[in-house]
Amino acid sequence: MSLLELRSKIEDKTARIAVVGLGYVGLPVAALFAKAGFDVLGIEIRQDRVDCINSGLSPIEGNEPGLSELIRSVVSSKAFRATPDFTLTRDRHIILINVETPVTEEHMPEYQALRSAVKSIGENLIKGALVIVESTIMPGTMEHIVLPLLEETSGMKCGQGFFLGNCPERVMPGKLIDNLQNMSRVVGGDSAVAASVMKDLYRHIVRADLDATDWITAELVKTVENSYRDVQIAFANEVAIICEALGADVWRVRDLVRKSPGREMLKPGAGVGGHCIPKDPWLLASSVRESHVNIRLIPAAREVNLLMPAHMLNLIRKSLGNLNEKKILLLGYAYLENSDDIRNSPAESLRILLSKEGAQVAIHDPFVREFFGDLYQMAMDCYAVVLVTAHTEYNQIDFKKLKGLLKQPLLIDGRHLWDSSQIQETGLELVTLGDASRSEGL
Ligand code: SAJ
Repeated sequence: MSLLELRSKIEDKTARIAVVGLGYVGLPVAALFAKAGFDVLGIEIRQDRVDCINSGLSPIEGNEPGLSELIRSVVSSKAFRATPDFTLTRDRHIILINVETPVTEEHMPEYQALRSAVKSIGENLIKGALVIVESTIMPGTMEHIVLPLLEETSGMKCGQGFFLGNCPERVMPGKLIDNLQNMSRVVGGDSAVAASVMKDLYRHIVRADLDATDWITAELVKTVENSYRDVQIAFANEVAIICEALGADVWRVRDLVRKSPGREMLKPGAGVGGHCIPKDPWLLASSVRESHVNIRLIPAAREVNLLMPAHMLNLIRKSLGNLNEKKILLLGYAYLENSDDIRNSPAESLRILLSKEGAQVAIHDPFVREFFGDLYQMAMDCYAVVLVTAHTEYNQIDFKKLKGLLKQPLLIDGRHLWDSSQIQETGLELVTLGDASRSEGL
C-alpha cells in the first residue's frame, strides 16, 4: 500500500490503528482515535490493564476529566479493545508507540521497552504500514535505533515497505484528554509526504496546530521544551539562594523582575518532580554525549534543581539545629499542587534526608491515599511543619489551632504559599524559601 492509498484510508477512516502501550498517553490517544471513528487495537503487556480496559474501565490513577466515560463508550461500541497479543497487529495500517522511555542512574536513555515494542511491531508489520513513535526519545533515536531495528525485524525498507514518523506527546497529568485535543503537536516524517499523511491522521483528534517536520527536529522540540523549563526553574532556584544569602526576598525581586519585558522568571521551590521535566533534559544532553560537544548549562540546571530538597533541609536545620529524634511534618507528597501524581516527588527526597538526620518524618497529602489523615493530629508534638507541595487546601489551615499543637512554633514554606502577615499574628515563626528579608513589604 502506498502513502497515497494510506491517506485515503485515513480519510474514510478504514485505516486500522494499533496503539502500543496503554499508559497515561497511549490510552487516551487510542480512545480518541476510536471516538473519531477508527477501529483501534490497544497492545498492552500487563494483563490486568488489558482486562480493566476491556471491561470498559480506565486503569489510569487520578482525576482525568472525560477519560473514563470515553473508554466506556468506545469499548462498548467495539471501536476499541485491548490485547497483549502482538500478532493481532498483522492487519494494522497504522501503529503508534507509547511505551516508557526512562533514563538510567547514569542519565542515559533506557530503551528496553522501546526496543521490545519496535521488534514485536517489525515481526508483524504489513507492507505499507505507518509506524509513529509518540514516546519522548533522545534526539537521534529514530535514525540510529528505531529505523535499523524496524528494517531488520520487518525485512522491509523504510520509505518503501513501511513509513516511519515521530510525533511527541504534550500532555499533563490531570488534563490528558484536553491536552491531546488542544495542544499543538510536531509531526516528524521520514519524508515530507509521510509528514503530511501523519497530519491528516492527527487532524482527526487534534484541534490545534500540526507542524510537519523531520525526525530530528521533532525529537529536539520535545526534549528542548522541557529542558527549557528545567533551566528556567533552576535559574529561579539559584536566585532564591542568592536572596537568602543577601537578606532579600526573592518573591519581591521576582515580582519586580517580571515587570521588565520578556523576564518571565519562574518560581523557586522545594524541588522539581514529575515524569517529564526531571528526565527530558538528560535525554537531550545524552544526544551529544558521543559527539564530544561540551554542554554545561543543562546538566548544571538539573543539579541545581536536584539539590532543592537538600536546601529545604538546610532551612530546617538552621532553625532547629540537631534534628535527631525530632518529629517533622511534611505537607504535600505529590510533585505538583492539587495532583495525586507522586513521580519524582521532592518530598520523598526530603524525607530521606530528614531520616538520615534521625528525624521522625510524618507526611500529609490530601490527594495521595497513603498520606490521607488529620493534619492537626499529625502535627501533634512536631518541631516544624514543612510545606513541600502547594495544595490549595493548605491555604485553609487554622494556624492558631496548629500553633497550640506544635512542640516548636515553626513553619517552613517551600512554595511561598503562606502570607507572612497572617502567620505572624499567630505567633508562629515562618521561614519562606528564598525570603531572608526583615523589611515589612517596603
Ligand atoms: N516547578 C517549580 N517552579 C516553577 C514551575 C514548576 O518549582 O515555576 C516544579 C513543580 O513544583 C513540579 C515540577 O517543577 O514539581 C514540574 O512542574 P511543571 O509545572 O513543569 O509540570 P509538569 O511536570 O506536569 O510539566 C508539564 C510538561 N508538559 C509536557 O511535558 C507535555 C511541561 O512541558 C509543561 O511546561 C508543564 O507541564 C506546564 O506548562 O504546566
